[in-house]
Amino acid sequence: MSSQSITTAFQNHFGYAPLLVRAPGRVNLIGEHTDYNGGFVLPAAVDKEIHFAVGLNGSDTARLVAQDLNETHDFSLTEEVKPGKTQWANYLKGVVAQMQRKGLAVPGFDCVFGGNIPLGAGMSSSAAIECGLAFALNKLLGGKFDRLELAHMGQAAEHEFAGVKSGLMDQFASLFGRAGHVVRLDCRSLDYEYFPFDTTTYRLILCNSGVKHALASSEYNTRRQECEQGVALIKQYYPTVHSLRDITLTQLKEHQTELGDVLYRRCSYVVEENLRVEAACLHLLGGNFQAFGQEMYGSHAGLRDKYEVSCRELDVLVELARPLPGVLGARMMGGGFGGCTINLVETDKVDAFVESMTAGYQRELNLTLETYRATIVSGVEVVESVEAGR
Ligand code: GAF
Repeated sequence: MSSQSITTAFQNHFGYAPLLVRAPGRVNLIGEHTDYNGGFVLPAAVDKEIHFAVGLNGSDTARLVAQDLNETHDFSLTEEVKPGKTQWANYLKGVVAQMQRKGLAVPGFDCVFGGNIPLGAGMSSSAAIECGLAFALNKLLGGKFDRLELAHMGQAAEHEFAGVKSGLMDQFASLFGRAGHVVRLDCRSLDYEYFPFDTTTYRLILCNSGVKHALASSEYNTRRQECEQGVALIKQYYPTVHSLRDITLTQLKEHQTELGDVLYRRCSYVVEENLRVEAACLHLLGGNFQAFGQEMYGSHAGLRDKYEVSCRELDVLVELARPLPGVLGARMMGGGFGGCTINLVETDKVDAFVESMTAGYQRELNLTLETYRATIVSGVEVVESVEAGR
């Protein structure tokens, strides 16, 4: 769905010119399940995007059109917006509710959206939907909020309207992405730093397992709770501790018996993953992509064995990639239980890689593989200056 077809659909539905916004999905090179633990992540916005056409309609009703689903949904803005039965609309309503809560009287608006972020692939289509509408409405309503506030609103929408207690990474990546760069976000201080990622020598290739296990959201929330339980226990001995980011492996080890097997594995994964992100950034700065790739493999092993959010399909994809020529690293990406692996591959080996992976996935699991060659793009922005409103 291109921005042109979204504009045309908007014109056909509503008969006036909208504001056009694009909101990208994201990849994450390393730093998984660290964001809600105050840790580090290393995402980038990529060229799988949702396009929005939005305009103020002079009424007190929001009229939504999900172009890809060919569905519409209207809701009233005269009262506090609440989640409803239409799942896709909840991501948008969640953002409106956050704006209302911040004291903004959101007036009637029209919104048509659609895009090409594969659903359930762990590329954050939901964050792109939240951030795209938040950005567009904010623009139309005078720009009261900055990008960080918009990211927090998207995250709150995810918590309250989708029931997933996610961290900030996905919304941050969609809003703060920079073309040709990855961004390291410190989720404790919210400091961030861009690192150039030159794709002439190496490419990021996503392999979509095509599976999304039903447990994904509930297990995600369980992992978060387990980390919080671990922190609560350690805090009794070290009162200044607020999150797993403040805890060392030595401290965890001291209290291993009290934590018990499961909490110890969950917590030690997170502490180790933070160390891996820091090491990976140094490798990136030093141009040592071999070493960077090793950190990716380490991340996958931790997610599989200690955090237990991988699944057979993802493990098979990582093991299929490992011996192939030109592959420096591979790991599952995102929340887990399905979705994509991210692979760091020498540019001139990409075609052969895609061919081997596709054949291997078919052979091993009798499943069809989709692959994407990710290009790193800038974050949410206005596409064209079409005058909005009537
Ligand atoms: C999902 C969440 F939305 C993110 O906040 C993050 O926790 C990720 O899973 C795992 O790293 O994408």
